[in-house]
Amino acid sequence: MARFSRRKALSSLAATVGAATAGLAHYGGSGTATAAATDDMAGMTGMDHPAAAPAGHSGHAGFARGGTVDNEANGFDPSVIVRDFDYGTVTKLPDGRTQREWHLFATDKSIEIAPGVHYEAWTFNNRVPGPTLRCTDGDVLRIRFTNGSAHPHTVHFHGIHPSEMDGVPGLGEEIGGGLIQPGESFVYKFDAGPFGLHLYHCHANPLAEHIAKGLYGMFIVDPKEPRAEADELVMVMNAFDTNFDFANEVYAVNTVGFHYLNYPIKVKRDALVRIYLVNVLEYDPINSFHLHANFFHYFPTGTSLTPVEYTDTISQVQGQRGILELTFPYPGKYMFHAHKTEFAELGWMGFFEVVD
Ligand SMILES: [Cu+2]
Repeated sequence: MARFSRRKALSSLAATVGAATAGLAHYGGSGTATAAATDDMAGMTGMDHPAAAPAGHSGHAGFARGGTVDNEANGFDPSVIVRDFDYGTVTKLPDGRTQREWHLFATDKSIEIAPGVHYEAWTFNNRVPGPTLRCTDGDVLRIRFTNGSAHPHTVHFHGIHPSEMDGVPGLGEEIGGGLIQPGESFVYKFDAGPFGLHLYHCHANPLAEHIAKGLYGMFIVDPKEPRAEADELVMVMNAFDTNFDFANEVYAVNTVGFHYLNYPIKVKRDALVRIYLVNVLEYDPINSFHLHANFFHYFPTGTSLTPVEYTDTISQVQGQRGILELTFPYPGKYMFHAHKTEFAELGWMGFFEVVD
């Protein structure tokens, strides 16, 4: 029995039902990732599957029928994550420096990534993406990691730090680091730097699987002289391989496909908006961000205060990230999405809603 391939499905369906219907039609209603994995190509035509949208319907089946993701059951809401920054527990050290402490714990948890589509995720702190850790250049950082998952994991931070704090299997094992077994803990200790937008993720093997399952988060190091006051937004571009064929079926910003299409991100007219954008996409070589009817200044990795580009589209490979700054001069709704339109139609699109 042929296994469902998103790419095969899209290419075979494009001529008959249109890519937008092909994408999530299958996932509407009561279908789950487990169910998806057992479907063959015949079940994926989007026309004879019981969960499929009616032929000719141009929207996204699950949403068109009023289906929504149960944020409460998930324990997180992309509309909250988008402005949720975790500054840790702050202590002033005798030498005047600021110490920040966090507790990251890994769990195995089922999450709903599109209406009716449940995914057996591995999480940091019961959410995907994990908490957005935020500090200032030069801070003393202590991150206690407890592995409450059934699998060994690590936390690998991007930034500058000693080898034994790198969260890689085989490095730092002599002090209890390296690969952290279920039930074990380890404290990563290093100083924050350089300033910019970074990320953290599990680095256990097989690496692609450990990242794809959801073990990643954003790590912001603010410059000592803070950036200008702004409405700041967290956007982690991710996706999910729901049938374990090493290709993604659902794409998103902050995990839930189409979330910001249904719940637009409200911003104020003429106010400075700063987007922290990270691509953690596994299995696809590249991701992108495109904004409609506006342009933004782009600061790659956020390590310089001078933008390098004024544009409406940027691309990022996995692990690449950058800061976008812009204002919206007109009220109304403005779409943002991957300009790899295949991803957009599988969940990676949303709206800003500009209000006075
Ligand atoms: Cu892992």
